[in-house]
Amino acid sequence: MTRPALRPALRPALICGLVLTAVAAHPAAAADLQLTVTTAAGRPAGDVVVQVVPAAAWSPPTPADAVPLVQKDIRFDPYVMAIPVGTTVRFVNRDTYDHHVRSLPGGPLGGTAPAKSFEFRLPAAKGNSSSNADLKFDVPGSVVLGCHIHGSMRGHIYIATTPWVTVTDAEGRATLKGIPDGAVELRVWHPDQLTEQSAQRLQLAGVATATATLNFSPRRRPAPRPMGG
Ligand SMILES: [Cu+2]
Repeated sequence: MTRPALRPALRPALICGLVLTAVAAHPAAAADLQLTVTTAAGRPAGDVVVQVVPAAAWSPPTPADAVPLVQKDIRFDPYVMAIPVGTTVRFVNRDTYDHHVRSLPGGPLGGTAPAKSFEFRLPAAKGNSSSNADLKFDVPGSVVLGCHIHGSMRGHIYIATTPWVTVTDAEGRATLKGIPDGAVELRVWHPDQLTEQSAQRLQLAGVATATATLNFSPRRRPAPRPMGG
């Protein structure tokens, strides 16, 4: 008998409770940023690191699990990897021969020291078992990857100061999610750049889009199976 009388009164109270819970769990609204990057010649720019740095203070994220960087067909895959500082990279050799991975200097004329120096040999994969090595990158910057055995192998790791970092696809597109609303700086970086790319200041709320243009036109990415050493 009492049920019909209670229902109308309960509904608003329940709705209010749900709304309050949602607000408490996400005190700062988050924005998503959809990016398109082009070369100076107006073509889609892949392999571009895009990073967002909020103007307001933010909490560093919990370190993610180790991120795989595979050696397969005498290539590093992905060719360009972008990670937040503090991330561990798991080098995985899936080739049936050894690789000897090492850090190399980068930048114009090789004048930029790698953010982390290392070299290690990864034995050939046998059947389904690949050989792995974990390395933690705890200093921001970049590292050029090479191989002592295969001189043509190249790869790049970009270690970002914030968790909002990724790499554009072949169409020059990338999406960054969960960025705190408000003023941010958008930074872009390409492994072949000779000078720094200019940063953009953006005001983010909800879903935002932005475009960036490199100050040069990179050459095509190294071929998957280079002929020379
Ligand atoms: Cu190698």
